[in-house]
Amino acid sequence: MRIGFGQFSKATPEYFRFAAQYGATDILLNKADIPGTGGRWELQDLVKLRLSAEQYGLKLTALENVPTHFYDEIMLGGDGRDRQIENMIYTIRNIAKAGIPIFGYNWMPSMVWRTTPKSIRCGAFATAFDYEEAKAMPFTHGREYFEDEMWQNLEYWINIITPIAEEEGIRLGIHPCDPPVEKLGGIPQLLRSFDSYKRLIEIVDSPSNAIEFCQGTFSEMEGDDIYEMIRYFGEREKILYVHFRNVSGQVPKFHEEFINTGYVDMYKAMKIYHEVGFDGFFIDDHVPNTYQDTEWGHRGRAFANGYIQGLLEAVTKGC
Ligand SMILES: [Mn+2]
Repeated sequence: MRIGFGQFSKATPEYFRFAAQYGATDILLNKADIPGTGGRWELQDLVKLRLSAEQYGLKLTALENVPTHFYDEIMLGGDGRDRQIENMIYTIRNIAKAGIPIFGYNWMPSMVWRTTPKSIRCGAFATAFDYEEAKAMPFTHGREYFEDEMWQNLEYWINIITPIAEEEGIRLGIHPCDPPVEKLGGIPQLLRSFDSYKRLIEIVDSPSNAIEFCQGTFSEMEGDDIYEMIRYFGEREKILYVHFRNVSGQVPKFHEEFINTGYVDMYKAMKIYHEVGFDGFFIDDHVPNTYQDTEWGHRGRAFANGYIQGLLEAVTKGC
């Protein structure tokens, strides 16, 4: 198990130096800031990204998310679906050829939703969500969409892309829909439960059909047991990497927390990753906004990441 930093989009020396100095081995870029002309990414730009991380002794292990307009019609079954699939195949082949072994994405045409932020310890701010407040949102994509059609769209895509990913030797994983509620803005939050993930991994049985395990979002899932889900998907080697963050509770209403003040026992969680033989990396994902921190959250991330390093040491030394 290893330590990563991520959730920035620009491959700058400042981020890489920060990550390397604070003890990371792995890097994840989110929606990498490279040209995306024609709705796809080019090999040379991806190779440059990898090399820029390697200059600091870091491994660019994963890219997370492409711009949503690269594949929104794949998710929604729009007229441009097949053209977008061709472009996504091109991009995923390029990510693999560039020597980046994991591509994580999501199945949310509108991205992550939150409502009014919450003041937590001594005025630190955390994102929060209240389903009652969010239900008032208008349709985001012109009409109401339904579970069945969204599952068909997902299955169509997984069946096409998985053999290509296998051929290229790249692993793909999907981040849960955050927040994991039934529907937002007229769009089903398809991947929102333990059961929905069991269904996803059964579409095609392949190491290339896997999970970007946002432990934070899995912890938000109503009525599901986070420890059981870590064990279940960990034992099946479906966890590509982990967003290791904590929350106050589950939907319909929750807020994000400091890594050690949420409802999840992070030591217990870490022990399970270790027990099932997980061999990927952890990042902090999101952190509360604290006094005079930067927009990306250097202070908050240094705290959370140091905490993760402590837990890793504890479980691997058998404390
Ligand atoms: Mn996440």
